[in-house]
Amino acid sequence: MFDALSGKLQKTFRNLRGLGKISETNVAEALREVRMALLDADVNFKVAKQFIARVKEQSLGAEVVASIQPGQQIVKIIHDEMVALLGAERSQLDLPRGFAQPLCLMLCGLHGSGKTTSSGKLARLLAAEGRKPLLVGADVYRPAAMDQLETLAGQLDLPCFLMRGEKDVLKIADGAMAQAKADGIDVVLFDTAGRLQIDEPLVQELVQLRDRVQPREILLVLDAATGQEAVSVATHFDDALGITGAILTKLDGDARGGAALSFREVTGKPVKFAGIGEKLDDFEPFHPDRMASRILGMGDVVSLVEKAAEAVDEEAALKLEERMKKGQFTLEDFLEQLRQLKKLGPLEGIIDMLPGGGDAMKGADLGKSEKEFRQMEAMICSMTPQERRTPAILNARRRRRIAAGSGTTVAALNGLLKQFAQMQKMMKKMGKFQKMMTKMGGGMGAMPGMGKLLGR
Ligand SMILES: Nc1nc2c(ncn2[C@@H]2O[C@H](COP(=O)(O)OP(=O)(O)O)[C@@H](O)[C@H]2O)c(=O)[nH]1
Ligand SMILES: [Mg+2]
Repeated sequence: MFDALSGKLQKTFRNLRGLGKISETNVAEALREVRMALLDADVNFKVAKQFIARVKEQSLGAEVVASIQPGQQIVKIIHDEMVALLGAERSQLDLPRGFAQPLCLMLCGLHGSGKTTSSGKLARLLAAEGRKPLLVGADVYRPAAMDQLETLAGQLDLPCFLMRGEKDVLKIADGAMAQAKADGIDVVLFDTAGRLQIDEPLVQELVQLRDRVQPREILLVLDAATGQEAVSVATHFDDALGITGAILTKLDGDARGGAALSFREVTGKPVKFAGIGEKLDDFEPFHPDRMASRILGMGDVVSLVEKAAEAVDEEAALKLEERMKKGQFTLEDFLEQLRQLKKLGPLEGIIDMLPGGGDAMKGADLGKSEKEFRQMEAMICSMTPQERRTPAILNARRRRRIAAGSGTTVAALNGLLKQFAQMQKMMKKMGKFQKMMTKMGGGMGAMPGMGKLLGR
């Protein structure tokens, strides 16, 4: 996500952090680099300029200049300003429960921005929260759009309202609302038509639909790859319709960040969701603080912990924590952890969320690390349960057997055992970190190889 921008900012930050003292020249130079990075990422130039002005004003404040780590302080200011730029707080949908009437939500945007896909993704999310959504095909120009929506609804096992052949969106709206009332639906999502470029007939149609169904939410679906052109699209739609927020799509691609960083500042409206892939569950609420941390390479530890919490069996994690505390952590537990780590998905995705992650990734050979992890797993699997619990009994003969059995070498096995012994020692010491590490997918921070990956 935003790799180029992230890389450039992190380089600037490394230089800044290294400075023991800070002068106006240092600050100006660093901020010039930040500004260039933002412009290269296709951030709107006014947005970039105002952003830099805000950071500069604070960076030259007396406390910063006189502090022990001025560079670090400036990095923090940039981080906080970026959070503010992205909208400060997570913005929820305004869809209160318990209304007698179904509430409406309109998705609008240009062709191919991801309206239909996002309608499905959003309906899925709402259904998971216990709502009863209805998907409505209001794109009357492309018959394929209705088929697409119907397919999505089918995959989600959610109802879908279509009137094939009907060209009047108002008739579709009336029909959909009647059905929603009859079926006890509480949220009606309208997937509307798009254009290659916004034009008057489209705007008129959307305005009519809006006036008919009185949506509580009008979300603009924005392709994150459109860069600062997104600014004019957003302004147009907002002026015409009064949007309530945006869904940024295709953040998984090679989006440079311009749209994400400019939208809020230009429209004053929040980004509410992010599309991060083609699948229906590749969709998440937009968290400005987490996004800023990812962009700045500070890692999205919160998302990572959440992801880990989904993958990790809570009870197993608690037991493991107990064992760690008592210094009873064995190779068997270690094997369990390796497997938990695998459940989190490819290493690349995990590393990206760790502080300094994107950065460390460049130097690290992830393929090699994954191979090492597989090797470790194979070696532990080749041990008897007794050997796993008491590695002290591993004499030369046993080691040769394990190496042969796992298709590795005695040297590799010795390396693993040495690392493991160090890890055990460290665990006993690090009492207060145990809890956190257990939650983070079973102590992967303590895992051999991980430190190396992070360039520590
Ligand atoms: N990689 C990726 N592709 C997406 C995302 N959202 C939508 N797409 C793809 O973008 C294309 C256009 O999406 P669609 O929903 O049909 O756009 P619409 O014309 O606005 O309705 C489809 O191929 C989608 O699979 C996303 O978040 N990530
Ligand atoms: Mg569509």
